[in-house]
Order: sequence, then structure tokens, then C-alpha cells
Amino acid sequence: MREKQLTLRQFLLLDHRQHALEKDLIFLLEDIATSCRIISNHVRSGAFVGNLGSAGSTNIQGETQKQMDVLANEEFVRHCSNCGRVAALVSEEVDEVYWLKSNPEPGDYLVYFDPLDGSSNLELNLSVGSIFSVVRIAHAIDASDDRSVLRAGHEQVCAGYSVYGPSTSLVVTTGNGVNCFTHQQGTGEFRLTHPDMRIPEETSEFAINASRYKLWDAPIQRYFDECIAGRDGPREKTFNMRWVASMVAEVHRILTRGGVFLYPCDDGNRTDGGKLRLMYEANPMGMIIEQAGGAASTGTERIMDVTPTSHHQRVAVILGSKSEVALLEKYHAEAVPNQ
Ligand code: P6P
Repeated sequence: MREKQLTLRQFLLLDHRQHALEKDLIFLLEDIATSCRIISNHVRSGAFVGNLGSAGSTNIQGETQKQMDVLANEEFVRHCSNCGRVAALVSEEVDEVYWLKSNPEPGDYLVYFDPLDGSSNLELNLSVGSIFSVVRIAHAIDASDDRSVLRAGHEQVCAGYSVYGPSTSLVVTTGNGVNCFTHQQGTGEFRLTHPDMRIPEETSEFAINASRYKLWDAPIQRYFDECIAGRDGPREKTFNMRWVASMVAEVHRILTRGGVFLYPCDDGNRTDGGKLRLMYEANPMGMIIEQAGGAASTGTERIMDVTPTSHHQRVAVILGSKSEVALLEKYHAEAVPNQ
């Protein structure tokens, strides 16, 4: 084993000593890690249990729920309720807010999560994952009003995801960089294997669902056309494309080797506000990407500055290597008709 690969607990205690990470947040993060460990086990044994298919229900998003979506949601709810400092949970899989405390107190946490992102990949044995976001409330909030959980992404104190791939990785930021822990078979520990992940400012790799080309707005089409034009085009370099249809896998690749991921608003999803959800997909991934030296934008606004109006709100997402995000923002600004 390379130099002592810290366990998650050892790392978080170091974070506590060096950056005053709250002990309650350590307990919560360990509960989230437990959820991810158990979900990973469910995913890896799904073919034997026979629960990789549809649950025969639809979630608030109008998507067909997989049995594993329901299981993963139950694990997050069960374990995030342990530490006694969680005031409410917001899950992609459930319409209403789970209020765990009738009188939330200053210092309590709000936890937002997508318990199993990319679950349409389950039956294909492709990577899926869980995404989570944590906000700490500074003042008491009204548990009878779901609008109390509407917090902008810059209020997050912690964000992360787990990716259930060839190995199970847990990627976490508490505001002091991004660190990746890998689940160790046998001991069950999450060990620090990729400390201080950084995104290169430049890239020649983009990720977008190109089948939606005709639906895109001009700035996205312009960016895509220039990438495809390669050396002969205005970018004067060759680009590579990836599309896994699993946001956690795309983000993990970008954290590992750079790149840019786009899921814009288009003529097919504009009435919904886009495809990806702000509170438990775009915001947590936005914090992670920024903490690793990248950028996360709607094309016209920093994602973490978007003021939420509903806890299942959707948003356009462009995130990854800073120079590509900046170019896409430039194309959006140039496309706006002169006021
Ligand atoms: P498409 C998965 O359903 C998801 O929410 C993200 O994880 C992923 O990036 C995107 O949708 C895939 O969308 O259009 O390829 O189905």
C-alpha cells in the first residue's frame, strides 16, 4: 500500500484539526459513506437478487423508478437520520421534503441527494452513483414551510458523490479541495487514494448527448460545431467526445483527466427548465468542480449563485475545465440580442 492511505475517519479528523470541520458533520459524512457502502453492495448483488429492473412506479420527476432507486433512497433516509443534527432531507425520488425535526435549530443540516443517479444504466452494468449536498443552517427555520430548504449552492458546506464502477469511489469536498476515497474490499474502509484532485484548465474532451443537436440553442451548436471541426476549425485542435449517460461517471472522468460536460436547456426540456436538477445534482457537482479548480455555469450564471424557487427545480449545466466553460459563457453572451 502506498504511503499510509488514510481512512475516511482519519482524514475527516485531520480536516477537523486543520480546518475546524464540525464533528457533527463528520458523523453525518460517515453515515452518508455507510449508505454508499450498502448501496454499492445492493448494486453489485442486484443480478442475483433480481432487483435491477423497474419498480413499476414513477417518481416526482415523471421517471420510471427502478427497484434500486427505491432501495438507495431508503438507505439514505435511514442513515442520514442518525446523527440528530439533520433537520430535513430532500430526495430526487420523493416529492415532499422529509422533515426530521419539527423545530430545526441553528447548526442543523439540510441534506439533498440523488440516491441513485444514472439508474437506467443498471441493467447495462454501466457506472451509476449517488450524489449528495449538505447545507448548514445558521438560523432556526420553519419546518412547516418547504421553502425553508431552498438554499443557493454557495451555502453548501459539503458535497460529494459515490460512483459504483469497477471500484466504488467516494469523492468529497468540505470546502478545502476535493479528495477521493476508494472502498477497500474486506476491511470495508474508504481509503484516501486520490488526494487533492485538480481539473486541468485546458481540455480537448467534451461530453454531451449529441442526439439533441437540433434542439440546442445557437451557442451550444456553435461550440459543438467548432469541436467537431477540429484542427481545420477555429479551435485548431482535435477534440474527443464521451457520453456515459451517468453524470457521476462524467464528473469523475473530468476530475481525473479534465474535460467539459454539457446538459443545456433545449427545445425538448425548456418548459421543465432543463434536464438536471439544481439542488441535488448541479449544486453538489458545481461545488466539487469549483473546489477542484474548474467552473460550473448555466451558460449565463454561476450554478452555485442560482436562487432556487423549488426543491426539484431543473437547470442548464455546463461544468469542467475552466477555459471551456468560459468560452461557452462567451458564446452565450454574444448570442444575446443587443438590448
Ligand atoms: P440522457 C441520468 O438520468 C441523468 O440524470 C444524468 O446522470 C445523465 O448525465 C443524464 O441524465 C443522461 O441524459 O439524455 O443521455 O438520457
